[in-house]
Amino acid sequence: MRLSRYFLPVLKENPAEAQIVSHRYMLRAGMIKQQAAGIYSWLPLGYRVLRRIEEIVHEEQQRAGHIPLLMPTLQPADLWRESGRYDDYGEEMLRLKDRHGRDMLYGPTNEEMITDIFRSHVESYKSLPLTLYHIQWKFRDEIRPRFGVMRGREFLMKDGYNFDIDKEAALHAYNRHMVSYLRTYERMGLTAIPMRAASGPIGGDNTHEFLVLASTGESEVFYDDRVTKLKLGARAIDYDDRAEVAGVCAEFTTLYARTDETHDAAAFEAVPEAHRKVGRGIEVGQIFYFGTKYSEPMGATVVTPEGTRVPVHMGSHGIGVSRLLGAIIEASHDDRGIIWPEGVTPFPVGIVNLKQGDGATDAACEGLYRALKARGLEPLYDDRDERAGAKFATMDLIGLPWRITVGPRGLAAGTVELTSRRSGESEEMGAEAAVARVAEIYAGR
Ligand code: 5CA
Repeated sequence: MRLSRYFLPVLKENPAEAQIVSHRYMLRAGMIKQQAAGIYSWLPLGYRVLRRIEEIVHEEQQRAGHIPLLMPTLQPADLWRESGRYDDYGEEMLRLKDRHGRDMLYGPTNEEMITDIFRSHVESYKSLPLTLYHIQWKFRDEIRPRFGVMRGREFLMKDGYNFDIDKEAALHAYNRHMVSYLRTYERMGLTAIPMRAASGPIGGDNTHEFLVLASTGESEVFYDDRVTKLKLGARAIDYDDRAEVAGVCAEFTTLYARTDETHDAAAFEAVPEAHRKVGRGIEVGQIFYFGTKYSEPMGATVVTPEGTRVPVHMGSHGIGVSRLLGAIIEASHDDRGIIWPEGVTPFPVGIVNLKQGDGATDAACEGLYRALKARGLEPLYDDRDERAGAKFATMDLIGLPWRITVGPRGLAAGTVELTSRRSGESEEMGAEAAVARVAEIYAGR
């Protein structure tokens, strides 16, 4: 992408309405535009990151054996009357009527609808286990939308739903989700700690939230800081192996880590003082097991091998896809701008031309541009007729993890400069070597 032809409406001034750094940088870097309280347009740069996050979520869900589908945003109220939640949900639910006077709603979540799909098509235990998920916009008429995409009214969520024959099988699905989430967040450069939580309007009593530590987080968290050192890494996991998956969950949930909702002061006292930490966290996901809470009232049953009919055991599992952009920026920035982890960056590398219009410099940049593209590494090439300082400031603000700087002086010595946004360190090398290095950094991502 050539910056001269892109749409990147960066702001010079700090927007007054933004209270936290991620909101400020998302506005300044031209990633989002507010259209109403808690409702945003995703401008091209923000949209690229959103899509990248979605891709990672899809890959990790499908690796765990979960199946994507797509349900609508608008739902008939009658489904929610069956579960009893239409009246319970309160003012957070956006209710509307169609031209025939039928009650409709903009889905805040999809337990009812997925249960309806299941009961319409599944008859036998032989179709189980089954986990279906989608990534779709939700609407919750939050009383206090704030912090940009962090607490929106319209927001993008991955929500998955498991259907199992009994509690044991459903708890395996719960564990599978926990492990797949750990991998998902790690690929985004985040440490998200599973913490025992309270279930709220979704229901059930087995639930964990995933929290990214950040001083601007909305939840108060109490934890043993050794939990922040745990890493899943690239280890191979057989998602069908119940014992193996449960073992990984035990590894990540044994040390004390709770939100204020479930905090137990006595148990916390048992954590060695040097490791006892109180902080704040951003909730980037939550998983629930709620048994037959929806399947029973809605008649989602299967025939067992013995020929009897039983309601299926279910759970639901959410990731705050749009919120993740805010969480990643809160966790990874400096006073000049965003620092994207390689896994989610909108462009893998930027090219800065220090002397636009100089034949040799332009030609070298064009060569780099083509070579990177040929390797599937779409660069953002700053080919504007701007001062070097302005080009660096834009690159720093939008946070691409790597930058290649090309100028007449370096070219005379046969080199370009490769700079890490995170460390600030630069290295001079030939253009081909720079392309090879960038390709190596992104190999397998
Ligand atoms: N049905 C279940 C799981 S699929 C559910 O709705 N869970 S939830 O309420 O915990 O939401 C899942 C995730 O969506 C949360 O962990 C959070 O990361 C994100 N989320 C919830 N509300 C908002 C909001 N107002 N703005 C942005 N993200 C949100």
